Amino acid sequence: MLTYYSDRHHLHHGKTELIDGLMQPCFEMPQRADNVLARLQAVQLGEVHPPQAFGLVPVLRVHDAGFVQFLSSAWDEWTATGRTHDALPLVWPVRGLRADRIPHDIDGKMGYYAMDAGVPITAGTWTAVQDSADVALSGAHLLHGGARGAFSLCRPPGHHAAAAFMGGYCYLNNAAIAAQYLCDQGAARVAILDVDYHHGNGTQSIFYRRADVLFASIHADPRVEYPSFLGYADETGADQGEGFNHNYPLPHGTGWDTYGAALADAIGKIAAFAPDALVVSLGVDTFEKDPISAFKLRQQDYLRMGEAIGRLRLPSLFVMEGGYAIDDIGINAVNVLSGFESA
Ligand code: SS9
Ligand code: ZN
Repeated sequence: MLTYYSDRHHLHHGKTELIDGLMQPCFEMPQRADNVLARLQAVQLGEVHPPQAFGLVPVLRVHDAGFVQFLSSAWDEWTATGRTHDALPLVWPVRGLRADRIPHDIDGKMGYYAMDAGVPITAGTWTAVQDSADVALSGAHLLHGGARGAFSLCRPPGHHAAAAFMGGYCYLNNAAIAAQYLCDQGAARVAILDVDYHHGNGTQSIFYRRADVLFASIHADPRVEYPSFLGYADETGADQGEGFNHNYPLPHGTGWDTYGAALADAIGKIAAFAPDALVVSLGVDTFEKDPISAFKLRQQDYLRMGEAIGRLRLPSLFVMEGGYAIDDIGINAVNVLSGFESA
């Protein structure tokens, strides 16, 4: 399987995020992608190519133009105020405050365009974010050309980013941009399977009213886990999209028995949808040793996950999302890809 990867992800290296009531070193760090790349090369999964540059047109098919403009200029606007450290948001337009007024100052804009304080903007963030989207688009382009599978080793991740906000380490929604690109290239239907530990709130919201993109997500129950405010089982789609959104919220402590059953059900829904292509939001923070998560998947379970996905016999694009157990992220992510290839 061919992998797309840009080493410019190193340009995005936030220092701290707000977690557990403290400013702590970011769990989302460059070493994550470096370790996945090292594992790919160790097992000789296939060639690794740099992405092609697609520009902003395919990004703007998914994201709000004002939001993209904000991302592109946020660091300059932040440093123009005299600050030289990472930018983070501080105030959000929750219920009762106005969401129809975009503040002019960068602190107001950061809150307007963010869902949480886990999205530091640094000097190189915008470059890394654009490359991450290009990595996803390059994989989608390969699928369009007839490949059975491709791996987009995206960093930063994307599935928490919605049309007009960032959050949860995510800035642009790489998987959504790839899925929309496949639609724009002529796919009648595209399915997205999100196996990250956290609900893919951004991806769900982008396609919630559409019947041509099915979204299925297996994740920790939002009643007790981030992102807390989306990902419930009763979110089934709206308008024309009714019936094309499937959430599988699972309890803390979930191991392969429960996870595998949910995966089989989601895969059945995808098979019935008969898409032209599948995009997998591949987070491996479901791992038993993940430092911010509470599922119990083991290394070998990721082989089974890949096999189950492979048995769908669909052209499949794997887009890297979360996974914070640095020592095992490479083994776990590449196990999914190996399982897929062996199916
Ligand atoms: C967990 C705090 C989670 C954000 C996590 C984003 C994961 C992206 N106690 N903070 S895959
Ligand atoms: Zn996650």
